Amino acid sequence: ANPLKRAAHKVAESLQGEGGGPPDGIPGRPSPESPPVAQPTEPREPLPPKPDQSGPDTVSPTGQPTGADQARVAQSGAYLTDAQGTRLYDTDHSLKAGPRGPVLLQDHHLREKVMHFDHERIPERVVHARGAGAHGVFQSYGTAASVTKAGFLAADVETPVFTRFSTVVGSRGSSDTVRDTRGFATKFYTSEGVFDLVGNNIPVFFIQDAIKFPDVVHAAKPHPDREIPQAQSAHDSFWDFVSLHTEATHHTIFFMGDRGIPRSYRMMEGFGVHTFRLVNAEGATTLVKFHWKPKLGVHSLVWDEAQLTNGVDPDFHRRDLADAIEAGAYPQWELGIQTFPDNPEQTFEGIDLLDPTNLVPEELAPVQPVGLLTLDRNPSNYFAETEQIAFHVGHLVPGIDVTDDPLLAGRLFSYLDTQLTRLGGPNFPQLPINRPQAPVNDMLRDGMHQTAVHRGVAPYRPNSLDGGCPFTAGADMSAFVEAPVRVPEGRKVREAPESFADHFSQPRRFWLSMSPVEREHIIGAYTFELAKCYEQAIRERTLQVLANIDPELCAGVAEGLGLPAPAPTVPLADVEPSPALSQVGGTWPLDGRVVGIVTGGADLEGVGAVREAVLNAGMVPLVVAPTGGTLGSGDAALTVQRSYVTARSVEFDAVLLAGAPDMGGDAYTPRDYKAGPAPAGQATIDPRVSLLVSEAFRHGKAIGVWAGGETALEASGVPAGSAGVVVAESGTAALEQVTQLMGSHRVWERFTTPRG
Ligand code: HDD
Repeated sequence: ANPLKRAAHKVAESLQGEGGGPPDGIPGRPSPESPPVAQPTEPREPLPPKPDQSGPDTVSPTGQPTGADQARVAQSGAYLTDAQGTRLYDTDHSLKAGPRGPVLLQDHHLREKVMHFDHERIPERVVHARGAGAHGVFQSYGTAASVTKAGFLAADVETPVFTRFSTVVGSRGSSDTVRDTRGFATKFYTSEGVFDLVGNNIPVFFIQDAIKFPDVVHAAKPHPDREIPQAQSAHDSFWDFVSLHTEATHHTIFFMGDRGIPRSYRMMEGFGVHTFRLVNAEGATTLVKFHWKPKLGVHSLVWDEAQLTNGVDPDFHRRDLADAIEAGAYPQWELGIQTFPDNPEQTFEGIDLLDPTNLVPEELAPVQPVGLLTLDRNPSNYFAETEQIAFHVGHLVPGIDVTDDPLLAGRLFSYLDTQLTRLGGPNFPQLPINRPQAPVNDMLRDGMHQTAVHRGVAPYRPNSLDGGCPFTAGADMSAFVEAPVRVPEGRKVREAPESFADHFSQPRRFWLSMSPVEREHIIGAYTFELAKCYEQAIRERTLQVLANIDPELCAGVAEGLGLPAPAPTVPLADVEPSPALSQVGGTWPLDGRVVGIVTGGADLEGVGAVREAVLNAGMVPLVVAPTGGTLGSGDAALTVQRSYVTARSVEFDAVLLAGAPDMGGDAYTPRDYKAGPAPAGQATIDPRVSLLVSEAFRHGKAIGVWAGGETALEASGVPAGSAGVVVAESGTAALEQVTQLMGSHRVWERFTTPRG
């Protein structure tokens, strides 16, 4: 049997159990069968971790397995202790002079408990503060072995990994579905040391030189006076900066495009952005760019949906990743490389490879797959793992080296600095999630939070007291040796090379590579963002930037803003489109997609059958009904996962509707939704259902109805015969057609526009 199907069944069962899955959101309404949950009076085993969860494999700071040692200090056992291991008899009351008397200064337990609580927070990341991560494994194909000696890229090597995805601008508590770039950082615990690939879901960057990083981040972050807006680029200081600093144009058009609002972390590409240098066993070098290609394809939300999701489920991406892993729908990406000869100019087909605002079209340099990443374990503790993981572009292994990209050079300094502040000292590599799984034998000593008990008396070289240990290894013994590349001669200057001056031809290529619907989205995004700015001059300056990319783009945005479209001030670049940059087209697997099955009580048998069929297709069915609890009885009883109160269209990739759930009459009066009676002659469908259906329609989602559901379509304003709307004899027949439609992610025909 298909393991994915088995896993999907498993998660569906967990969604049914009390407290086992997403709640149905109706407080105080326990299911009739569930026994009351009492507080235990005797110690008993805590709930075991979920099967998909486990902590990082524990190795000591010097790389040795910790085993029993770890168990001794882990949080375990039935009885509460203080931090020193002394058992406590009460932790609910302060020590007082009589029950109504003053609290005594000698209450050392109160002091310890509150002191520790007061220090629970650490500084959030200055950028990429909000993230979600998972453990996994990287399986190398061995196809990169001719260009790199990196051990983890040799044939048939499996390497444990942890990947953290993030937004860039928002703070730790902000929302997942904002328009932003996404981080895609992977730590490979290789046998030759840790390798970090710290990339984004956009292949280019805002700036060409790291010295500008504080500028771009200050401009994008909330305004310093009122600290608004949160997690948004739609404000004056961001557009002020990017319209003046035109090297940001390429990155900006990318995230004004659909990649700025991914459907899921599982459906994003990742890019190393910079050009790296690989070194093989013979010492020959090759320049490369790293790519992550998701098996599920690259897919996005639509803007209206993303905005709704901000409120309905700010944890949308985090939840999606964890639920998919729990369901066994393990997300996978292929790691690929584009390779370029390591020529003295560091260019390929006229493209400067040291300029991180450039990409190399895949049509010119195909992405060659070198291995497969599978994320298959959720973290067991968010803080210990996802929050404390510390990435650094300088975590390199033999066979992978840096180039002279000035952005990369600055990053090599920045990442260690930030960990010092964030994690409180130089020993952060000893935190379990950061520990290498290769033996560590360094001469770094002491410092805050040192947990290693080092042996020996001579942490210096040369020495004789420790027998001369540790010795240095040579390149033939897996030592990291910098590639001895020739350094160009020159004078010290604070200047960029001339080749960095073209800021418009690559953005133009991006624009020309987009399908009509993607172009409309880009025009809509620029229009929205600029309309949110207060300063007219900023809008006008940005229109000038857009005119230099493409007149149609500029005219579209200008029209929305009610401003004249300026003429270009540079000749429009004569570039070929790169079809690989477009997300529209193709058919994609549906693993872990969510199907809402809405019923007001009609055809419960059909609902049960369609639920089963969704599971068998490796997707997640969520049954939506007027209230929580169960539908039907006996063997055919169905658990309701979402009531009309908690269900919202944005959670579903497709909606199936059994019948036309009416207002419910006396049976159920919506408490939070005062809809007046339907206008004469119109169906009296529950307004929350018609909202759900109309939103799903507006967002280009496939919709299937049976058992008289046409009435609901009509009442939801969905024109009869619309593209991607299926009316079928039975639920399973509707699902069959809906599944076909879902393969292309959305019903793109619905987005036709005046320009499209
Ligand atoms: Fe950065 C975090 C990606 C340029 C300075 N960056 C950070 C993370 C990602 C990236 C994915 C989050 C890692 C995690 O999940 O913990 N950054 C990039 C990419 C860049 C880039 C793809 C350009 C190609 N970054 C960049 C520059 C600088 C920084 C030029 C500074 C000069 N980045 C940082 C940082 C962060 C960071 C301040 C914040 C938290 C952290 O490092 O650990 O040091």
